[in-house]
Amino acid sequence: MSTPLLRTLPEWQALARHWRALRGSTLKQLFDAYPQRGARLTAEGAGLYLDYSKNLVTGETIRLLAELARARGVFARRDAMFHGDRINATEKRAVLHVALRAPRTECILVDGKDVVPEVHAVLDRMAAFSDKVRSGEWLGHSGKPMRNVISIGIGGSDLGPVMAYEALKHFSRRDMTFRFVSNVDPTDLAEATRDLDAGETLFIVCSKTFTTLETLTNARAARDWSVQQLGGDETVVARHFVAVSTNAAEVEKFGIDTANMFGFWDWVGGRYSMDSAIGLSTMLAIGPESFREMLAGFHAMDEHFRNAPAEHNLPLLMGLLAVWYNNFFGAQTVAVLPYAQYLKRFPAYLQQLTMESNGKHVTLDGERVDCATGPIYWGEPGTNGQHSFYQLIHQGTRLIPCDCIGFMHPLDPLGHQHDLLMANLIAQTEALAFGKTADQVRAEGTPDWLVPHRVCDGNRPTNTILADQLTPRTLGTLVALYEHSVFTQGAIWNIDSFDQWGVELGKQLARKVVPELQTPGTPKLDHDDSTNTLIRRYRAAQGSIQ
Ligand code: G6Q
Repeated sequence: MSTPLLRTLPEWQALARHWRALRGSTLKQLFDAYPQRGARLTAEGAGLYLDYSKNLVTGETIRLLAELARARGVFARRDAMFHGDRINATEKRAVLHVALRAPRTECILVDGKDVVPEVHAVLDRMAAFSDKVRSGEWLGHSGKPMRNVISIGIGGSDLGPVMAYEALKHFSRRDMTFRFVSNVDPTDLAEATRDLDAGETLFIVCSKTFTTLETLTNARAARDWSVQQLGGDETVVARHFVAVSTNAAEVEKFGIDTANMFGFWDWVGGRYSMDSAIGLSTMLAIGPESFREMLAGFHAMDEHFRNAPAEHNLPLLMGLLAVWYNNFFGAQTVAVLPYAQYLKRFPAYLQQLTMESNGKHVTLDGERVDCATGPIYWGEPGTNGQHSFYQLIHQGTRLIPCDCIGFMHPLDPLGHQHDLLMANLIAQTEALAFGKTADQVRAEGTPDWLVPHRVCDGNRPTNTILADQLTPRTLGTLVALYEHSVFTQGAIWNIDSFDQWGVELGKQLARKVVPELQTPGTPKLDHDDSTNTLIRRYRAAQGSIQ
């Protein structure tokens, strides 16, 4: 029996009625009506504090949203995920990134087999390898220790490692260089290698399938570079290349000994893989112990998501609030604003996590959805964003809910700068919520004609997420917070948050055009006129005969 469409549910209709009654209220009125809401509409878990009081909600909204989650089977679906059921229906796969951070003592069965020992066996191999590289015991072809690590991968095999490296730079080996190559644009690899000694450079080729065009092309080019720089001998590959993949046969075909391969499993989605062996560069940078702390942070949030009651459950609340704005207020985007420069790649990472997961147009039953699904996530660190796009959030015509992320203690204390940073975060949430009225503007002596331009309406909702400090553990909890928020949203919309058929299409498309750019002579082109013209124009620029 197929699941009813969302808008037909009585719980949905109750929310729609509630929204109609609430939509005229301002945040000022909501705070006046319930002065303690700043302390009450908050939740804490796994070391994170969420203040959701500056949202256009009341306690009743949260109760109704939790009812919707119950009616939609979000909790049963969550339990099915943790249980190893094949909830990725279109690919018939379990979704078990939570197993990647399960303690050794746990047992999680996939097809009757406990996967936890395998997870820890890979982690132990990664740790042994990392220790060898970090201590200088692992020597390259010319007998030198590795000082440079270049991780080659794309999408889910790149965004997590880049983000984690940047986020945890404070904890990384400063005497080693870490770089990431993803784009098939030759510039990416050229820039990453141009000033490095190949004799001290280790490549990690990260690809779940080991068939991805960009990654395999870059890996071949990197292999040529190493071989050429180190005397033309193919045996360099054994000392300078390791692979992270689920596809041992393709790794071997590439020429990497499977003894130098770190595996993972089809139940880890690319965008959920930064805590698998795909995170080898992270472990090399911060060391095995800190990597395990990061895993412990992920696990703490997993446990919170699994056990905390709905009204106190951070990822559930954030997911439900995202649904609330997306579907009732018609908000098309969510801004993520980390007040931490180390998190500069966090919004880019979240873009894949959220938009690849919930950018879907049919339900699990293959029916068209009856309401909007995944919002667009975007953002930049504060305070930088305050000097550019915040203008549109404050005074534009769109409603853009924001997640502001801040830390109690800086990693790099410098005078009182951290206070200034946090003062900005707090002040922005206040300004977004309460704005500036015409009376306030006038009281500042503003001439009448200028008043409307300076008025800020307020009512711009924010979540404030606070943690003690940006440690490996905190990063794990933050990522898991968003993973489970995405899960919650997808479960409400009854979509498959774990497939990516649009991305697969993109992987196939270029394969047809590549030979049309390269074949000598005049290839027969059967695309639309625009595509044919672009291909001919490119060929002409290469000096090809038309
Ligand atoms: C992630 C996506 C996608 C994938 C890349 C790389 O969820 O499926 O971003 O990670 O296309 O794929 P490979 O790891 O197989 O090279």
